[in-house]
Amino acid sequence: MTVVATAGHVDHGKSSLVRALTGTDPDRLDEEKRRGLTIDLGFAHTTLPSGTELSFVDVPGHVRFLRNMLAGVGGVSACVFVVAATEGWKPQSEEHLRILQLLGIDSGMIALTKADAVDADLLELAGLDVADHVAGTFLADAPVVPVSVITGEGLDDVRAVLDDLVASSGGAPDRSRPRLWIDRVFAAKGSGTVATGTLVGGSLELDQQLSIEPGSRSARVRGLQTAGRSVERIGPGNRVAVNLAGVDHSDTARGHALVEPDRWRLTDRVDASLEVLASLDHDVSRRGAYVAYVGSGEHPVRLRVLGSESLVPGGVGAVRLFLPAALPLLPGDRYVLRESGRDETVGGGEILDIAPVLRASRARPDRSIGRVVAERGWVTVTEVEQLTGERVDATVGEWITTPEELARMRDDLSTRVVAAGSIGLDVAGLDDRERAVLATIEEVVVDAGTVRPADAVDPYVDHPYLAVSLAGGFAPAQPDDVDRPTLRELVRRGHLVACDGLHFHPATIAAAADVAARLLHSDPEGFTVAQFRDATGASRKFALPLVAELDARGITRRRDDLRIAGPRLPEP
Ligand SMILES: Nc1nc2c(ncn2[C@@H]2O[C@H](COP(=O)(O)OP(=O)(O)O)[C@@H](O)[C@H]2O)c(=O)[nH]1
Ligand SMILES: [Mg+2]
Repeated sequence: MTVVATAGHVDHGKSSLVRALTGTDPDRLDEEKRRGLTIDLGFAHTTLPSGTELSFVDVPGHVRFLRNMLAGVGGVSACVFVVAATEGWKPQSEEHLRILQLLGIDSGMIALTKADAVDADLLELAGLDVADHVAGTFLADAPVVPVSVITGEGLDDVRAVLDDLVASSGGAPDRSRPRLWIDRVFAAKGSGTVATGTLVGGSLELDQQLSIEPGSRSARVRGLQTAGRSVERIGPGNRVAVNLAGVDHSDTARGHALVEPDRWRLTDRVDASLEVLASLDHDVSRRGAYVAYVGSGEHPVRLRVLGSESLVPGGVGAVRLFLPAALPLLPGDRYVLRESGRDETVGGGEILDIAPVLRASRARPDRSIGRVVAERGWVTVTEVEQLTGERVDATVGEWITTPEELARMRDDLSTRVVAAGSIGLDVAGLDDRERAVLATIEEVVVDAGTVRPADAVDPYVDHPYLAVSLAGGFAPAQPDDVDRPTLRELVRRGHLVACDGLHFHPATIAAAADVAARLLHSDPEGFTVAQFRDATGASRKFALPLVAELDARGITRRRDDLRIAGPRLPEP
C-alpha cells in the first residue's frame, strides 16, 4: 500500500492535514481555493520517516460531491479518517465510514483534528465519541491520533502511524492484470492526453498497448509518471499519470479503465452481493433510480433482487445489476449503490459473477470457480481466467469441467466408438472437447483421422497387397514390392500365409482346403499333387507349397505320393 485516501465530514480538516503532511495543497481548483472547500479529488505525495513514498487521494467531504469521493477511493486500500475534535461525529463521517466499509477497505487510522481548538477534556470526549461510532467496523482498533495543523502537534505521530500501516499492509497484490480506473483526464501541453488513477493488479510500462474501456479504444503508453517522477515501469498500488498516445482527451473520462487488450471479459450485467445499510428506512426492490459506483465510475443501473422481491435494511442478499456499458470487471470488485431520487446511499457489496448464465429467478451467485464451471459444463482455462481472474489447471486439454460431465462424455464417446467398430469414428466430426477427452480414453486408438476400439484396430488390414493376393487366387502375384518388415508384419498378423517362400491369402488356403475335401470325397484313397494342381488350375510351383501347407495344418496327411484326410479336413 502506498496510496491512502482521506475521509470524513466537510470542514473537518482533511485537506489541511494532507497539506501539512506533504507540503502540497490538494485543493487545486481555483474555486476550491476561493471557497475553501474541496470539490474534486486532490492528490499529493510525501516520503514517510522510513523512506516509503506515500500518495494521498484527498476527497471532498460535502455530501454534494459524494460522487467525487467515490471516484477517489476505488483503488485505495487504506484511509486516514478525519474527525474534528471541535465537532465530533457528523453525517458524512457516518456515510464515508459506511462507504469505506462497503468498498472493502480494511485498514486505516483516525486523525482527531483541530486538537488545538479544544481543551483536554473535550479532546478526550471527542476520542470516546469516535471510538463509539467506529465500533464493529474495520476502524474499531485503528489508532486515534490527536493532531493540529496550527501547532504541529501530532503530525509526527500521524507520520509514524502511517509508516506502521504501510509496513503491515504487505503491498498491493500483483496478478499480472493491471487495471487503472481513471479519475482524472487532461490535455498536457505538448504531450497530449494524460489520465491519472490508482494502479492496481499489475504493472504498466512505456510503449505498452492499452485498451480504454468501455469502448475498447486502443492507446499506447507514451509516458508514465508517479509522484512527479518519470518512470519506465510502475507497479500496482501507486498513483500513476499515464500519457496516452492515440487518444484525444475528450474521448476518455473519469470512470473509464485502462487495461491490457483482450485480457478481460467486458460485461454490462453482473450478479453481486448487496449489503443494505441498516440506517435505510425502506426495503430495497427493483423500483428506484439506482446508481452504482464501480472503480472510479458512476453508472445508472437497473437492479433485480435475486431470490426474493426485496431486501430489508441491514439485510444481505444478492442482486443482478444491468450497467449501461460493458466494463472490465472481475469477481471481488466492490461497488456502492446509491439511489439518486432520494439521494441516499443504499448499500453496496462485492461483484460475484461477471457473466451470469442462469435466469435471475434461479441464480444463486457466489465467488466459487466450481459454480462457474458447473453452470457452463465446459469452459476453457482462458475463459475461467477471464470470468474469475484465477488461473486454474485444466481437467482435460484446454478445458475445465466437472467430474460428472467428464465421465458422461467419456461414456458417450466410448459407446459411439464401440458402435462404430473397426470402421471407426471420424475424428473430424468431433468437437474440440470431445477430441480432448478422446485422448484420455485408453481403450481407443486414433489412426489416420479415425478412432477405433483398440482391439478392432489393425493398421495392416487395408494393405493394398492383400487385395492383389486375394485376386490372384491359387497363383497370386508375389509381394516383391512390399518391404520385408511389412511383409513379416502381414504374416505375423495372419493377413498372409507364407509357405515355402511363397505367400498366399488366407482365403486361398481355405479354398485349397475345400479343393482337398472335394477330391477326397470323390476318392477317399487319396489324391496326387498333379490331381490337386489340375483341380486348382495352379502351376506346380504353387501347388506344391499349398499342399505342404495343408499337410502342416493337419488338413491332409502324406502317404507316399498321395494325400489322405487329416484330422482337420473340412466337410466338402
Ligand atoms: N484550528 C484549527 N483549524 C483547522 C485545523 N485543520 C483545519 N482547520 C481549518 O478548518 C477548515 C477546514 O479545513 P479543510 O482542510 O478545508 O477541511 P476539509 O473540508 O475536511 O478538507 C479550514 O478553515 C482550516 O483552516 C487545525 O488543526 N486547527
Ligand atoms: Mg477538503
